[in-house]
Amino acid sequence: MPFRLLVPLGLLCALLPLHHGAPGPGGTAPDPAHYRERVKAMFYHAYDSYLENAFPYDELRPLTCDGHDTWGSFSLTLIDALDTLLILGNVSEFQRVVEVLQDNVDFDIDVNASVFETNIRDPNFMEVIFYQTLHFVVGGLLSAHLLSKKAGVEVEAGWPCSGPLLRMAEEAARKLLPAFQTPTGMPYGTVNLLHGVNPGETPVTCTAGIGTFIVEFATLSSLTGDPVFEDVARVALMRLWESRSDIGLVGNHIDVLTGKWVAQDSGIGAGVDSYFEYLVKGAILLQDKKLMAMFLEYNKAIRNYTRFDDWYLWVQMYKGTVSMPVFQSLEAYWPGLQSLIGDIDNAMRTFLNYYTVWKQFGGLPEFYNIPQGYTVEKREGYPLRPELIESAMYLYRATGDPTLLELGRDAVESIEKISKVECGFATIKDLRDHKLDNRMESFFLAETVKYLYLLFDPTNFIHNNGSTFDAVITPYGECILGAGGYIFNTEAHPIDPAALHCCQRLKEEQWEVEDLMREFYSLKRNRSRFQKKTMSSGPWQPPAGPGTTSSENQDETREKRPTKQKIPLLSCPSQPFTSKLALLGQVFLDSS
Ligand code: DMJ
Repeated sequence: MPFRLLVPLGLLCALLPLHHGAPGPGGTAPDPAHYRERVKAMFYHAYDSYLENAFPYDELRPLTCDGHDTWGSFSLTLIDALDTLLILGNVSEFQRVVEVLQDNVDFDIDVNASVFETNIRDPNFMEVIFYQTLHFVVGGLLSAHLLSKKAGVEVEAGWPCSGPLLRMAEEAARKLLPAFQTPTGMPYGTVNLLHGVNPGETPVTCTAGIGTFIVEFATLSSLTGDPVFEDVARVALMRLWESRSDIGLVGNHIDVLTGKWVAQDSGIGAGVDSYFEYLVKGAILLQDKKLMAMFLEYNKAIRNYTRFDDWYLWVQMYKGTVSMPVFQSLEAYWPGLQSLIGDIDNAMRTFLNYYTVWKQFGGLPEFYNIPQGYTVEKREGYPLRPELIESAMYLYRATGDPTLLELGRDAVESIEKISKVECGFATIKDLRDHKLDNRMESFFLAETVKYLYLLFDPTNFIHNNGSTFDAVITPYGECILGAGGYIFNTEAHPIDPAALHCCQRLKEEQWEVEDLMREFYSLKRNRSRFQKKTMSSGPWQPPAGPGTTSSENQDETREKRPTKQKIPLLSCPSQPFTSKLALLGQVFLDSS
């Protein structure tokens, strides 16, 4: 029976544990090189077993050393593992898998696939089983498409604006579009790949299943030139925003035909999580202030109503009263998301709370009752989820705090000790007795292992700060890729934000970039002139008038263009100067 309890606020605060159990100052920082090799070995133990025992099924069953399809039969684990191969440096296997997927994955099949998450839930909505398919297929194929050149794949002319993996991602995404044809514009949760939405399909979809498309769909629209994907994703986001309660919160499940909230528990976890994630990542990816403003408004309401001593509880979306003092493992992405908007202190405090739970069980139980300080009945499992490791990777990139490496070490040690079996790594059915389940979800190779590796590999290309980049000639002109600032989709598939400017270089953007170049070079010139001046005695003089080579003159020559609004760069405060600029596909090295 799911856990519901209305606890008087005062009592609640008294019950809450306060940061105890954080790693002691004496904890020796783990050796990144050693753990990098351990994580790489974990990946190949699971990956090789999947290829040997389960491919072309979606997932490996590690206890019976065979495979099964999880609602889609797209060799999901292979698609999900593809960009992890490149992050681990295995370009030859990346190239081989790209060929295999082109020959094996077919979306024209009579299958009901989940658009985002299909829930088999009981009336209390808490019994959910996730089957993530088409949405994550699109993300995995898009990321692999954009990484193809770096992986030495012979890309076709017109790349990154065309390519076999891009066409596959587009085909899969087009299969999702019928789901968005509802009166509200919010999508159904399931679609048949041949026939569209089945008659009688439930109109109830979870909030995350409506609000987790902008990253992939905006990227698709930018690369293919067809705005339909970004448009449907934006409409769905706007409808959710308009459906929020007067106290600024959203519920968990909504009827996409009537727009009425069916499940009104509000929190940052199951059924809602990636909606907030994509408001922030969409804002950074698209330089979209409105998306960031929506998130910041939600963030205020979440703080006011659901945060108690850096834990986050579930509350009733209209009343704000606590309905469930539970920490869900899925919620551990939140500190990482906070770091993306520069809210490091709050992020670290919540991270340390969650780390105490990891230390208590050697993993994060699906549900943890905060006042009781223990697991919730029937929710004691840990399906090797990535969220706390994901937050550690982001926070370590922002702070360099060794405590975050210690979480990485503890994760490697306990996953290897508890869930490693002959044919891979198995979901932990119960963290109290370490019973295992015959399942290895595809996100283990797509996310858990990837974030662990990136935590221990600070010089990985994914962490690039704009100091290196690749200049690519596209049909739309030159564009800069691989400079950094990658945006991870909710399944940890990295999207290069500069790629969104490669295929539709709008005139304004061209001007935008040239303005920045001019600003940058005049800054650089003045600084070097000043330095020379101070070196060679006497006060500094302003630059000489007409006839000099400076860029100012270029202005006179360019036809007068309408005054355009200067778009403040929405880069995260902790981003270095260069990667700010990288977001626009231009890179200006500033060694200052
Ligand atoms: C993954 O499918 C995705 O990370 C999703 O956003 C949340 N659930 C799992 C991982 O826990």
